Amino acid sequence: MNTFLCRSAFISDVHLGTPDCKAAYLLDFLRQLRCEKLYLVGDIIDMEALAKRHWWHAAHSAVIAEIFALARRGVEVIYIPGNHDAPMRRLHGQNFGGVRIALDAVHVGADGRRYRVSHGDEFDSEQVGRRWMLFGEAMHRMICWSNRRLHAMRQRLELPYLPLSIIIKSHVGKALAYIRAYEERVAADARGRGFDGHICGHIHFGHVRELDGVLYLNDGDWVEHCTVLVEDHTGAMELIHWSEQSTALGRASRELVWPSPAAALALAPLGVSRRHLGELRRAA
Ligand SMILES: [Mn+2]
Repeated sequence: MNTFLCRSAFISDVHLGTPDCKAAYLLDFLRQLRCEKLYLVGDIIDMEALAKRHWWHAAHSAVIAEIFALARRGVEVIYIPGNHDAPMRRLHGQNFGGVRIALDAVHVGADGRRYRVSHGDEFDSEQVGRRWMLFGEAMHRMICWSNRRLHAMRQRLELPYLPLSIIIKSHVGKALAYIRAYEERVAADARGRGFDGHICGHIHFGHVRELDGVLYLNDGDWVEHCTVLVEDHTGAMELIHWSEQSTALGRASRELVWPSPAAALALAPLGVSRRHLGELRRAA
C-alpha cells in the first residue's frame, strides 16, 4: 500500500453527514497518511445539516474510524470545531480517544515558523459576506448538485475528478472579491498577533499565498475540491489536491512561496497544468 509521509496535515470542511462530502477520497488520503500531527480545522461533522435532515453513509463512519485509528497509532490529533460543528466547541479541552478538542491552536513548523490555526468563521461576520453567503447558499447547493452529477459522469468516462464550483466561483467576480477581502482580514489578524501565518478553512477555497510578509494558508475542503494542507519535514507547507492523482497546488517554504493561482487553476483541469508533487519537490 502507498504511504504519504509528512510532518503535519490540516484538513477542514469535510461536512460528514451530507451527500456532498467526498468521503472516499478523504478515506484514501487518511489511510495513506503517515504524520506526527493531524489538525481537523472545523466543519468536520456537519451537525447543522444533520439537525435539519438525517443523512449518513458508511464511508462517513469509516472516516471517523480512520481518524481514531491514526490517534491510536500515536498521531497527535487536534480537533478545532467550526461553525457547522459549533456544539463541539463547548467540549474544548476534552480528549476523546486521543483526539483533543481546542478552540484554536498554535502550530510551530519544523523550520520554526509559527502559525495560528482556527476554522476561520470568525473572519466572516461582515455584512458583505453575509449577503454573498445568502445568495451563495442557494447557488452553492445548485453547484454541489451539479458537481455530483458531473463527477458521476466523469467517473463513468474514467476521467479524473474535476471540481465544478472552483470554475464557477473563479468567474464570479463578487465571490472572488469576497474571498480576497477575507484572505486579507485573516492575514492582517495574523500580522497583528505576530504570527508568521494563519491556517484556516471555512470558505472552501484552498490557497497558499503571502500577504505582506504573512502566509495565508487555507486547507480548502472535501466537498468540492478535495484539498489538504501538509507540512513536510523541512517545514515547507504545501496545498495538495487528492483524488485519483495527488497534485500540488501551491507551496510555501522559508525560501520560496509558490502561490496557488486560483483563477488559473479554475481554467485548466487539475493535474494538467499543475506540476506533480515529485517535480515540485525536485524544483524546490
Ligand atoms: Mn465553516
